[in-house]
Amino acid sequence: MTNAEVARALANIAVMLEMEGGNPFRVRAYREAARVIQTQAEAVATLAVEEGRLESLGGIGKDLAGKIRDLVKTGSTKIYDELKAKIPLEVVALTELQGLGPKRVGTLFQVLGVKTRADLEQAARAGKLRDLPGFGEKIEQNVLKAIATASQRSGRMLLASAWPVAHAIADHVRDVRGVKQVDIAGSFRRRKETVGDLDILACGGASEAVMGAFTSHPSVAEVLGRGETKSSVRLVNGLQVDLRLVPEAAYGAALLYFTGSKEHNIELRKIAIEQGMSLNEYGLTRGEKFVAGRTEEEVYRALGGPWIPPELREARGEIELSRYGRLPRLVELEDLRGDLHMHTDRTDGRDSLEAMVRAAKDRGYEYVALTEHSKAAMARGFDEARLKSSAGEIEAVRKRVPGIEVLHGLEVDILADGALDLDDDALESLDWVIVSIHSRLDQDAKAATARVLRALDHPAVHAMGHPLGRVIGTREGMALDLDAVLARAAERGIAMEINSQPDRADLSDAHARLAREKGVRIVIDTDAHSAVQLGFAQFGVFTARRAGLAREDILNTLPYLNFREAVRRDRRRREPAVAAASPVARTPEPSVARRRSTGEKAPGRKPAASGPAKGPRRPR
Ligand code: DGT
Ligand code: CA
Ligand code: CA
Ligand code: ZN
Repeated sequence: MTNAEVARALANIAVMLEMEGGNPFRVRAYREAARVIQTQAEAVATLAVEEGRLESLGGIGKDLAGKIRDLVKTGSTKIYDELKAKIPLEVVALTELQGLGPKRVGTLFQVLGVKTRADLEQAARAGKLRDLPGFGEKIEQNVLKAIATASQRSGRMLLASAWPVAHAIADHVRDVRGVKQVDIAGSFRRRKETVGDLDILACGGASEAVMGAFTSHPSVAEVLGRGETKSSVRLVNGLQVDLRLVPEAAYGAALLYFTGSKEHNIELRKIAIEQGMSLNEYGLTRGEKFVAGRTEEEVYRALGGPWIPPELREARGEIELSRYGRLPRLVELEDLRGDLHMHTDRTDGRDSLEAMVRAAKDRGYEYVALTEHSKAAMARGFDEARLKSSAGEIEAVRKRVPGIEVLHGLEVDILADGALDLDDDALESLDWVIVSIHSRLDQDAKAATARVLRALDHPAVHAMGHPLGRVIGTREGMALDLDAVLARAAERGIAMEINSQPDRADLSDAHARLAREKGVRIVIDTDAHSAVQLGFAQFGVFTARRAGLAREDILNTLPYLNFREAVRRDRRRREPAVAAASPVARTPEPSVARRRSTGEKAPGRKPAASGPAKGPRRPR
């Protein structure tokens, strides 16, 4: 056992004794012994074997010395075993949370049976803490805050959450005199949906100035280490950031190495070795000779291929594709010509219809679809009558904001059995219909898959929103047979969404890749609930790029007329299947038949009274 491990055991004993209401002097003795061992320069294992050495340390008597010898020899000691039998170590770990001492944790364990952070969070949310002795409402709130902070520290952070501060720090370092280049490497540069930590690289500039600027940035909470070529900090949001200052001549090699992924690096290194070279963060070399390293491009070229976009560097076949010159030209944010999923203050969005349309126009979009929730999702969700009055609102905004095509859409709920939330006529009247699931996400794979397949068979449907229904860090997606769902979407010409909300990224990169392989068209949407959120499109594009998608794979990169044509064509594809499946559809009323065959919109209807206006609630 190392000094740290022995100290940890002694400290745990102190905590557990205190939880049991043990003698305060005894508690203090263990705590003090832990401190003494922790700060010894000499190894406790050495001290333990030399007679009298432990006992000579201040604060450690004969009794404690014996227990420390047990710990060193066997990893435990009698009293530790006895206490652990009564109190699990995970309960002890709860005392690391801000504001929770051994007494309170002891109470939580004994009275409520709280063992883990999850138990604790549940109990606090249920309001069970406030009435415990020594607690209160304030402490209950603080416990929830402490849990949130701790999970941020230990867990990963959403790319979008890390985005602003990462750029602020990189810009700050870039401003240092003499600095030539700064990049945020690692998973951040590969645009993974979450990042474990940030890996920033810089070249040029004096070490003192560069490291000084980095460690003194206002977002830094704690400097974990500071050196000539590498410093590490923890930010106030809990994220760890490493900065490496590397020589300019090897900047590309370092950038390549620290961008990763590790698996991509390993494959590249293999190729280097096959060609009699060696590759590491200092460069590509052949024997003593430096071959390449100033830029990434130079290194890739020397290895016999083109530069590979960071989003693809996950060892999923990208190196092979690059060898054959078959890397995709990845879609870019500027390729998007419209956003087809968003909400306004008519349901649970924050901004008005007009504000959203203007914001879309300001982003340079040619078209935009307004897709409120349907009635099953929330009290204010649209029913058939509200949809009719909405048509008038859309017509009005078209007049007020010229220069952008405004599609009347709806995000209609897929009910538990796969039926849609609104009747067929209502859905037929729309320009753009997204189907989504907001309830009963717990169905088993069979039921969930059947539910989605039935929804995709509805002829009015154009796209499926956030198909898996996952929320990163909160809930897993539905248990869906994605192969079957994607096959049906391909067959029916229904687009699958990459939802750009940073905590959704749904489809995920892997799922979007699968969708493309199956011939499914993808639409990148923001699901914006405010005008600012239209900016999330960037993150949806990142997901698409990680999936290896090109502009041609994305429906909303088409110019408006082509987009409409594609939507009509897909609709026509759906008609025969419906005619065969549904006896009612075989003899439709004339106006519907005409509408379907020409792809025209339904004639406008008189606005009706709006639905009940209850408080907004966002379904997740
Ligand atoms: P993260 O931080 O968990 O989101 O993921 P990354 O990819 O940023 O990983 P990180 O921060 O541990 O390391 C940054 C990069 O450094 C990583 O993508 C590749 C490179 N790297 C780190 N460790 C190794 C290693 O053992 N071998 C190789 N070849 N590369 C490594
Ligand atoms: Ca990292
Ligand atoms: Ca790292
Ligand atoms: Zn939505």
